[in-house]
Order: sequence, then structure tokens, then C-alpha cells
Amino acid sequence: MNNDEIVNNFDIDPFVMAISDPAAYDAAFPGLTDSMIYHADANADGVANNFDIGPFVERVSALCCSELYPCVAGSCGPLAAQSAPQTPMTPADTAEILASGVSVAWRVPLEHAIAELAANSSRSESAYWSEVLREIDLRR
Ligand SMILES: [Ca+2]
Repeated sequence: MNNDEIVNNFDIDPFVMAISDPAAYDAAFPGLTDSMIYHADANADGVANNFDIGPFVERVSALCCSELYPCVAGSCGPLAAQSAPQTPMTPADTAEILASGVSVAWRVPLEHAIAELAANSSRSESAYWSEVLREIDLRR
């Protein structure tokens, strides 16, 4: 997301920027303008939006699957080969990664995006994201 060719916590701010304010992302990373969808579209459905948060966290953490997004063949690309079998990510794991990677300026947009996920998802996903929000709150 920040175009340094390494997937890590430093991509979290740009990712949140891309899904919450695409114009700001394009302005900050002009070389990536045309590929923003590709970079932020972690669930590969053609759009960069809140529903990419879970798969994106999995990429950043190099974990192949979570409670919410179980592994399916090939879905994790090269990461699947790198990763030893992992315990599925819990809401606390997801919250830890997001809370440790996002800077102060992007906390509110991130929490807003997660709150929208909690409000607009299926019941199991909604419960997961509500728990992620609660866990993020606990880390303050
Ligand atoms: Ca997507």
C-alpha cells in the first residue's frame, strides 16, 4: 500500500486511507493511482472497501486465515507457502494488529469503517467486528 514492496504494519495507514478517502490516497501515493484497487482489494472482488479489512489484516500479519475468513485453496497466494500452520486469528489478534499499526490520524476512520462492517455484515461477521472494536477500545 505504501509502495515499498514489503507488506507490513506500515501499510495499514495507507490502506485505511485508501478505503476511507480514496482521493487522499491517490494524492499521497500518485504512482499507485491506477493500481489502488488492486492493492487495497484484499478480498479480490474488484472494489476497495470495508470488506477488505479482514483479508488485508491477514496479509499484513502473514497469517493465512482467520475465524471469519477461513482458508480456501489459493486465497492467500504466496503467504500460504510462507506460513506455517497458524491458529486462526481471533478478534483480539485482529484488533492487536490494527491498533499497533494505525497512527492517531487514521484511528477514527478505521474505527468508523469497522463500525460499518459490524452494522452491515451477516450476524457472525457483525459479532466478529463488534468484538474487534471492543478489543481496540481496550488497548487505549
Ligand atoms: Ca474488495
